Amino acid sequence: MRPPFPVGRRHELTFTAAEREARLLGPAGPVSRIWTYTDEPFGVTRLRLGDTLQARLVNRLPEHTSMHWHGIRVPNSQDGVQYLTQPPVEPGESFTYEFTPPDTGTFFFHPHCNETGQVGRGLAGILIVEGEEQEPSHADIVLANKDWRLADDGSWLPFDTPEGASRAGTFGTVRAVNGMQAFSADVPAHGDIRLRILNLDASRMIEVGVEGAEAYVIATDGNPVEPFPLHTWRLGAAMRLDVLVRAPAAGRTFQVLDYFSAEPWPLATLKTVEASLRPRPFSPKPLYASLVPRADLKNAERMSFAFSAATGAANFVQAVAQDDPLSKVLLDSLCVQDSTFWAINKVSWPNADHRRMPPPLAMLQAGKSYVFELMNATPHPHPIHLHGHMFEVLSASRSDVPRFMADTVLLHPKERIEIAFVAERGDWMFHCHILEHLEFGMMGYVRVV
Ligand SMILES: [Cu+2]
Repeated sequence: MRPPFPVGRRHELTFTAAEREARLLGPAGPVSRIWTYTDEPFGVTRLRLGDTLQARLVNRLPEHTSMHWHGIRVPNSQDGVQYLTQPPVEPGESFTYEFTPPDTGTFFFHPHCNETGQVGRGLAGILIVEGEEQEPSHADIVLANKDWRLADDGSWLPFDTPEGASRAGTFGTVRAVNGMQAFSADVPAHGDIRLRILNLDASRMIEVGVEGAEAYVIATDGNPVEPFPLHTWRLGAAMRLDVLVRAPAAGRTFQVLDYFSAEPWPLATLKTVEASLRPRPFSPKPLYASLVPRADLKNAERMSFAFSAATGAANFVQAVAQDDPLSKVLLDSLCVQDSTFWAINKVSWPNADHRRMPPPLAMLQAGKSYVFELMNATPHPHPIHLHGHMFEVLSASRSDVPRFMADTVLLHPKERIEIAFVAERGDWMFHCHILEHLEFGMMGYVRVV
């Protein structure tokens, strides 16, 4: 039985978005100027279910920013999208977010304008909400996959390119996990090791597997699943996977690999050290079930969204109702690009020529169930993310996967996927999470009233 929702502690934390120095090409390499919220890139904040987070963002960057809490069902006012849910936090200013996460899991946070440039320099953090383990694991390891796009002298290469933005995205030059080129750690022999794998890359898809130890999937995008053996699992940008591994005997190593790269690439090398644990059968207990409301599929309203190349049509400006306050919002150059390559239902996120906030892609009713049909009319995969909700992936025409909960779903070329959810009030971004795809048009929002 799941314990009742607890009353937790209050955490008052300050995140100072600022330029810092790091040697990303190794201890003897050149210095790079990273942008982070804390002293190190991808710093981890841990809460327990029931805890309240008060997060004060202080902006010491040369441009405006925000904090979007990816996958966390926050009130709309705390969702951290410049212009849509809050004013941009300008240089020298601060903004305080406050919420009590309603779900356990592995989440992250990042800004929502100039994501290629800000996240590209390292501006992202990890938020873990604990409290769903029926049996505590013996070690809990975060693996954040994100390439760096660096020249040999440690300076940044352009984060977007026309070739990348119009195709599968621009890739980094240096692969890294947790900011480092090779991640390794010691773990207790015969221990149950929880791996929290996040794909924070701008473009890269990874296919995760474990070699040298038995591994089970225990959560997708933070949502508990009935544990099943991990063969491999694909993570598009922004997707997460929680895996429980039974470590082998002392003195052995096992690896977490990305099989999607040309040669399997080690995300982590884990070495076992003597501990007081004995060999025993491995059948992971499920995590306590999620508290996400399930859609009423019988009465759900269906809507279709086609993800395609840009059509060039930008006549949405007239479509904004005159009495809509958003019709007066002018987006600045950090939130639009100079051209568009992509569209959702033939509408592209505004570019430099059409800077007005577009109308919502769809109008929804709060508390009502929806089935969204997502169709990919392009030759590239797109990890599609809906803010503020967890949805159930009902079916996927090109993958043989069980039904699972997610906040981001990988839509393969020519694929059709159905997702279902109960709508929460607010204006919620709905976009591809390949950063150049969203910035070059594959982004919009739905309005739930
Ligand atoms: Cu995309």
